[in-house]
Amino acid sequence: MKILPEISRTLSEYLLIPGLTTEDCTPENVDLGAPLVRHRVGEEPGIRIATPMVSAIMQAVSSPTLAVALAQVGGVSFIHQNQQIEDQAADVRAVKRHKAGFRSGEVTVAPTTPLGEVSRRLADTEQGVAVVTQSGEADGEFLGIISLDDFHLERHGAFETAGNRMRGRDGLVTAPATVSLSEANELIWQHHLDVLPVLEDGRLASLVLKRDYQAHKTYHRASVDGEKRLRVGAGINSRDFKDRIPALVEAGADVLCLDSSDGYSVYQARTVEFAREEYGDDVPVGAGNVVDGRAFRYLADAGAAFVKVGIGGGAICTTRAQKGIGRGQASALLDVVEARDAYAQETGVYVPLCCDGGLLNDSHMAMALAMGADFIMLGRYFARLDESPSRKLQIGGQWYKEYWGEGSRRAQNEARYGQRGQMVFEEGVDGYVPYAGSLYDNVERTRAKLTSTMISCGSTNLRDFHRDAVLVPVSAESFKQTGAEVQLRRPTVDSGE
Ligand code: RVP
Repeated sequence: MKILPEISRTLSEYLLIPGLTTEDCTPENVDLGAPLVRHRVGEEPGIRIATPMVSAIMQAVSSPTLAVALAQVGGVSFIHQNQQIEDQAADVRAVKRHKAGFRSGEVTVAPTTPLGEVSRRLADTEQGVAVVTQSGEADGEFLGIISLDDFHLERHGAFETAGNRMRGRDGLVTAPATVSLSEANELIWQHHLDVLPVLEDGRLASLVLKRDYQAHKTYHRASVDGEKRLRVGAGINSRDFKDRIPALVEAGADVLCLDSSDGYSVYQARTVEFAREEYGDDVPVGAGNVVDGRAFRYLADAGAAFVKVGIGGGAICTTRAQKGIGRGQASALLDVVEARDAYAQETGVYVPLCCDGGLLNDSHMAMALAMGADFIMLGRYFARLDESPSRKLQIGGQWYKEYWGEGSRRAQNEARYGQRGQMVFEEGVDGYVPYAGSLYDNVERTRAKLTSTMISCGSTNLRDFHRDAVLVPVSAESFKQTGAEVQLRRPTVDSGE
């Protein structure tokens, strides 16, 4: 037995001391870009993300819809692995079908669908255009499109069918799947179109909308591959990896990540080695989670593309109470950062670190990045948003979204927790988080805060921030002071009765 001399500390036990802010430190000059995968020191990584945020490998978080929204603003999602291999591969394919500026996964109806239902489905999804296919399924034969401009329920009646009001394919300007975004926009402006269907083998591949023209400019940071398709990651486990990895690679996943609460194991090393033997550097596999330098070194030596840090800090996590394993996120991160930097010096290979779990507010993210994390993995943060797959519901006048841990009975993710067949005990809870709006608005706000912190510290990129940040542990007393809240009380009004 050995007891480490240093106490286990969390991210909220530190503050940053401002550095000199120069004229260069403007919001436009601040680059939050981060390497996602291992690379030689001084060289460019195979994948870099413009926003250092990735979404957690969780059922309640990383759906294709969220993955698209996050890739559009420069991050990456990891589609969860607690599902059948074919279903996970289908989720990956759904994201990869999105080329920046091209929409897919739109509302699809059959020619027999009543206008009342078309109208309701468009309103529910806040869309303006539905696609009409022979079968009514997204992969059915393309027949035409129908938008809110093509019918009026009072004039045409709710029981009239979509087929009678749609704009049929023969009268539409369409484009082949090889069309580039600038060619598509050219066609839109030339033919005064509001929508351009892109077809492949008689089926709809995607839509380009005129009203997205501005969005193409808005999503200038999007994470895209060489073919301008949005990037997406996928979780894997160390059990069925020989089947799951090839299926995910075939579906087009850009990066994979082992999903485990404790990643310091021969099983993880074997999984990473398998991917390296089969695909070399083409299929990067992140590993973890770890909380000390020894475990980092072990996984880096095995060839991990990045290493995830954090055990027991997640908002829905009860691992520390159930098993007694874990470490405060700050102590874990600082230990692993030291090992990462030593590894880079010794081998010339930089293995990025992902800080995962327990980041309760944006200042925790700033702290993790200052301490040396390259990017941040978030569960609760994304679960609160419109794009997460969980239900939104009202409780006592407040809107919430469901959020449950992968170690909860609801998730039944026994592969992640090393339990076999059936979960004997839980390591996570099933609850609700306050609803917080759209991913775009939230990520832009977080980016603005991180940028502002870096400006205060005199850094314009994350590498400089890692090198120059000055942190100070806070005493319990000053910690209390920081957390002091001003209570807004209405003065009591005497009714005079
Ligand atoms: P948070 O962002 O604090 O919600 O934490 C998310 C992280 O918590 C995940 O990326 C994962 O590492 C961990 N997790 C997921 N499920 C559970 C659990 O049920 N204990 N923990």
